[in-house]
Amino acid sequence: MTSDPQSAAPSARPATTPADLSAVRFPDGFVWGTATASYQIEGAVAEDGRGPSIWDTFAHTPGKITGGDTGDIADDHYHRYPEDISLMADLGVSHYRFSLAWPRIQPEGRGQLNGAGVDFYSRLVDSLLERGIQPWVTLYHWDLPQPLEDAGGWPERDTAERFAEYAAVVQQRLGDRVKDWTTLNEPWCSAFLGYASGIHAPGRTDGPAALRAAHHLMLGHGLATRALREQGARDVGITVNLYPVDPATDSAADRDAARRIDGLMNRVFLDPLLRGAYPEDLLKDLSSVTDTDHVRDGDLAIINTPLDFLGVNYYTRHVVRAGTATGRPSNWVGSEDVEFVKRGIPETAMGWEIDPDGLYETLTRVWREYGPLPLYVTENGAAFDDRVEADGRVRDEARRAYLESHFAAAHRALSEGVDLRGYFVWSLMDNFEWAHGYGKRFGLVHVDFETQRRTMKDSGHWLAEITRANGL
Ligand code: IFM
Repeated sequence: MTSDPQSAAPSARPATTPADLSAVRFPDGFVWGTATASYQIEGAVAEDGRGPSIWDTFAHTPGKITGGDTGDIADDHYHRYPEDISLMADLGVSHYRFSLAWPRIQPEGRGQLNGAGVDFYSRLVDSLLERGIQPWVTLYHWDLPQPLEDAGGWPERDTAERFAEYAAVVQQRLGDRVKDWTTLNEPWCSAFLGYASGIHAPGRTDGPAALRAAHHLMLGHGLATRALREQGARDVGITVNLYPVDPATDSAADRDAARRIDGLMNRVFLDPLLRGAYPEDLLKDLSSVTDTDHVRDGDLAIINTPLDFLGVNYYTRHVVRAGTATGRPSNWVGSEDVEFVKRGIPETAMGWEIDPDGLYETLTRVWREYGPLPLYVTENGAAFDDRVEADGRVRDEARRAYLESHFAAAHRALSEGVDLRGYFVWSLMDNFEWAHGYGKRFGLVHVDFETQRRTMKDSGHWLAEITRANGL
C-alpha cells in the first residue's frame, strides 16, 4: 500500500487512545496473529524449481527498488522457517497468516505442479500445527508467475481462470490441514500500483489496463472461491486495503474529490464483492477513460459469491482536495487531479499519518453499509526506524503505542456490535517492503539482513502479554 500525499494542512485530527485501557478485553476465541507474504520473506527464489515472478523481474530492473534491493534472499525464511515459527510461539499468537508463492507451486502459472514447492508449504503447515499455530493461507500476495504476465497479466481474463485452477490444486494438497483461506491480498495494489502508476510490479502505466486488472482480480477471486469450496474448503474470504477518505474542506470540489477517491480505493472492490455491482458514480467517473467491454454477463454474480469473512487491512486515512494533475503516472485513474493533503499529525516511517480512529470508522462503515459479515483485521502495523541497542534490546515504544491505539479502536468497533473475529499484526518480522526495499521495518522481530539474526523487539514482548491476556 502506498499513498502519494502532497503538502499542507487542514485541521489536524488527533490520534486517540482511550483513557481506560484495562476495559479493553476481547471475546473468547478472538484470533491473534501475525502476517507475512512470500516474496517479502522467503528468499530462495531459484531453489527447488520455483519459477520467476513479476516481482523478481521488477526488483532486478535498475531503478525500481530503493538501494537496488531484491527479494532474492529476503529473510531466508525458506530455510529458517522453524526458527520463525518458534518466534511466533513466543508471541503467543494462535494464527499465522502467510501467502503462497504461486510460481513455487506452478512455475508456469498453469498445468504442471512443482512437487518440491508444494512440499515446502506442506512442511511449513505441519510445523505450525505442531506448535499449536493455525495456518491462514493467502493464495496471492502479488507474486504473479512471470509467464502469466508475459501472456498479458491481470488485464487479461485468462489470468483469472488460471488463478482458480491454482486455487483448486492448492486446496487438494493443503486443504486437509488448512482451514482458513484468503484468495487475494489487497487487489487495489495489484491493479493500481502494478498497472496504473507502475510503482509496483509489473510496472505498467496504463490506466485502462489497471481497471481491467481490478475486474479480473475480483473475477479470479470469485472463481477461486467457488473452486476452493468445490474441493471442500469452508472458510474463504478476501483481504482488501481500505481507507477513510475525507475532504480537506467542505467545498463542493473537495467533497467530490473525496467521493471519487473513495470510489477508486474502497467501493470499486466492496460494491462488486458485497453487492454484485459497480458503483454507478464510479462508472460515470470512468466513462471517458475506458469502456466496460471486459465485464461479461455473469461476472458480477461470480464476484458476489458469498464470503465467509472479509479481511480488512488498515494503515491510515486519506485527506484529499481538488487540484491539478501533474502529468505523472498516477494510481488514481481518471482522478489524476486530486491532491493528497497532510494534516501535520504524527506519522510512521512510511510517511503515513497515525490515525486509529480511521480503523474504527473503516470497520463500522463496512458493517453498516455492507454487513453484517464476519470481519478480521488481516493487517495493521507500522514501520519505524528501529535498531538493536548495545544491550541487545530494540526499544520500539512508538510501535507499541501505535498498536495499542489501534487495538483499542478495533475494540470500540467490536463493542458497538461489529462482528470482528481477529487481528493480524503486520508483520512478524522486518522484511522486503516492496519498492522501499529493506529500509522500512514493520516487524515485531528485528532482522539483521547481513547476518539474518532475529531479535524480538520490545513491541513483540508486549504483544505476547496482550495475546496471553486477550486484552490490553
Ligand atoms: O508490506 C505491505 C504488505 O505486503 C501489504 N500491506 C501493506 C504492507 C505495508 O506496506
